[in-house]
Amino acid sequence: MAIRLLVTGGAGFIGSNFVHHTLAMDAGHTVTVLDALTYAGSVSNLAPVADRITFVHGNITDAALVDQLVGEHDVVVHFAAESHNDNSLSNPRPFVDTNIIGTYTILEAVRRHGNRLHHISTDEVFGDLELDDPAKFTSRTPYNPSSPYSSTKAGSDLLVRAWVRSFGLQATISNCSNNYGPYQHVEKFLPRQITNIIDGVMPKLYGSGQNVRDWIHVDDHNAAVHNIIDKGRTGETYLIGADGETDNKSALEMLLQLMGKPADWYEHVSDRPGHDLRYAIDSSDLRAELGWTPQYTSFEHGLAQTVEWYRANEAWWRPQKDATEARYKTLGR
Ligand code: NAD
Ligand code: TDX
Repeated sequence: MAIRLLVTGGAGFIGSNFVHHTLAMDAGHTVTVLDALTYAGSVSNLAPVADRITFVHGNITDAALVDQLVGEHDVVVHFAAESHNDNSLSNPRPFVDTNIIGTYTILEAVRRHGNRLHHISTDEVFGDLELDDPAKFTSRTPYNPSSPYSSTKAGSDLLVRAWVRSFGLQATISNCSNNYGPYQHVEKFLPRQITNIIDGVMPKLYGSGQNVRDWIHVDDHNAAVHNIIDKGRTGETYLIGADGETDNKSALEMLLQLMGKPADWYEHVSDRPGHDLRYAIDSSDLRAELGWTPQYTSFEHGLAQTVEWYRANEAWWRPQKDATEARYKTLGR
């Protein structure tokens, strides 16, 4: 059935890929993007589909605007967030405003209009795991976030759960692991190192590099989100992951090999304060209930495609590169 989708944060990394994915499905859905175009969002992410969507430049904390837009759509897919841990350590305030107040604003509008909401969240709400812990995160794992970023995401999830329980909101939540793919901001680990290598600058590994992230291609994440919108049970939390556990040092060595550099061509820089050690998702509930499976089964193959995308789209990332590295320099990273 064709639906009218309101996509918050649709000019960011995952949100813009979601819009591309949605239109490629050719299901007749109409798409409106609501995005404040912070440093992390760009209309250029939507350029290939600009004539097929409605773009609204606005803030999710603007209650009147959000109320009007929510009233005009069937389903709200809520990606908008401040998303970078390092920034949350330097200045937590925008994280509280967007992730907490922004989500509250959306919840109140959805409550008034009675639409369906899907809230996008992260595995970081569960805290971290020991390297040798056989356990992975499940939807039953208690929340234990570490950073201002992850604690504001945890807060937003809990608000959604409360609005479901108290007001009967028709909402679902998904918590996904680390995404990679096209249109990811150069502040994030993989794009930062890909663009450093293109520039002839040594990649920067935080601390020892033993920290593990559970990588998933952004298209697999977005396919799962569509499954949840179509078939998910309201009130449920779904964990999305593709069994992609890789330590940062190994991920970097893979990248160096793909880009023709020696395996040790990187430097260790100071560690992120409070740096989570390991994330790992058990997505068996999602797979069993909704029949989702990831299409990208080889991280190396997905990474090679991503490297090619950054090589082919220098005009997209170049304007952000110097300012991003200048910010890192002030942090000693
Ligand atoms: P991103 O930083 O690339 O994009 C965020 C987008 O939200 C940007 O376009 C930005 O302009 C917009 N935005 C920020 N504040 C806003 C506001 N107040 N009003 C309207 N728009 C605003 O982030 P991303 O990596 O694409 O993450 C998207 C969502 O997915 C977030 O909710 C994040 O927590 C979640 N998530 C990300 C990952 C990951 O690996 N990147 C993993 C799991 C979950
Ligand atoms: O230069 C770097 N060197 C480095 O070693 C950077 C930028 C990062 N790192 C490390 C820190 C992490 O262990 O790489 C790992 C990944 O770092 P980020 O890309 O900053 O991601 P992370 O902190 O794991 O959070 C990401 O995944 C979960 C997203 O940014 C979040 O939005 C998402 O919720």
